[in-house]
Amino acid sequence: MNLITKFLTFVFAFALLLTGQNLAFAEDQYSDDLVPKLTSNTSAPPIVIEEDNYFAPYAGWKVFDDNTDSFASWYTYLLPSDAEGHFVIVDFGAGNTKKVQKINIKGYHISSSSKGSSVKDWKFYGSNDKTTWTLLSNDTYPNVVTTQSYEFNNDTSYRYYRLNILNSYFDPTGKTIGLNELELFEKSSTTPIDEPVLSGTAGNAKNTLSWDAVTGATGYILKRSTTPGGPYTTIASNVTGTTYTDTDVTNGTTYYYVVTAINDDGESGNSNEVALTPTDTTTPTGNRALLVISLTDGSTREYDLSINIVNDFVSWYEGKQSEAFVFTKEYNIGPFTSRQEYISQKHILSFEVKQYSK
Ligand SMILES: [Ca+2]
Ligand SMILES: [Ca+2]
Repeated sequence: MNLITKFLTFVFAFALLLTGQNLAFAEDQYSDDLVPKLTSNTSAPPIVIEEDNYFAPYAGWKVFDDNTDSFASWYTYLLPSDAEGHFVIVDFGAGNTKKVQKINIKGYHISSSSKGSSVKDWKFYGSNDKTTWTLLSNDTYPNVVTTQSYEFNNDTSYRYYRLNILNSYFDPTGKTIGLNELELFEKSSTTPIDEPVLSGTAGNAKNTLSWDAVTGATGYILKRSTTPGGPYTTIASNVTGTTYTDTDVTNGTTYYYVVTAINDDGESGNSNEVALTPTDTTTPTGNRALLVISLTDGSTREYDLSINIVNDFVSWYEGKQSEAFVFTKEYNIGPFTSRQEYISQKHILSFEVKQYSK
């Protein structure tokens, strides 16, 4: 007898619910430029109410003219009065305050011969009385032509903002300074989004994930790890449905999944984590098999069956069509004309198929 033994092991996937996760907020989003395009030093706020110096026609309001031509710049030529250099002030008007937390700066490159006049070191202040100024940010603008963004923390809304330019690349003493554009931004209010609730099923060479739709979600991001708790790698972004089948898996390896919801403002926190282990459930191909079933009461039952009946049993077990499976015994019938055994699915702990050919 050529005995072929093959084991079938079913590993049941389980979902581990991690509770207590907080809502996550989106990455920072910002308003449009708070200063509208200026065509003059207008009397209506927001206006450039003050600048300490300029060389006509390079007036200070030209840092708000949305024009990045070389001549559409603020250009000063005198030595600054003190270490604070030259400045421009924006006034948003009485009763109109802004919580600026980001500025864009574009330096000055009028020509190759004078581009060294571009802003270098700067300071940015906020005030509500134009007397007491709070330093919000300071940095060094690189000697480039591109717009540079600077983000900073600011918990106070101010009516006045002031940019001081301390020096330029042209002259360390800051004799001449050019600035083309200045843009002010505040953070947009963001809508937090709930994290989804994830569940999943392990299959043969695949894991199937599904989750509840989250109100306001425009899509979902599925992530996985091979260690519990992450770190997770994104395996599918911008999923618009609420299911995903991961076929890039190896049988016997446990994968840990989380999903997040996204909306226009960003991404939710991670869902609960689901652990899934895909398993080879390939049906045996021999013509007979010993089926050994371990029951929850600790006992085992052994059946010598045709492979067709074993297949029926596996299908019944996977499909869960009915509560019990009926084995018709062809041996040890004794005085009876037939003998049948009923196995209830809920009492099966595991089973083993030992396949052989006669
Ligand atoms: Ca502008
Ligand atoms: Ca400009």
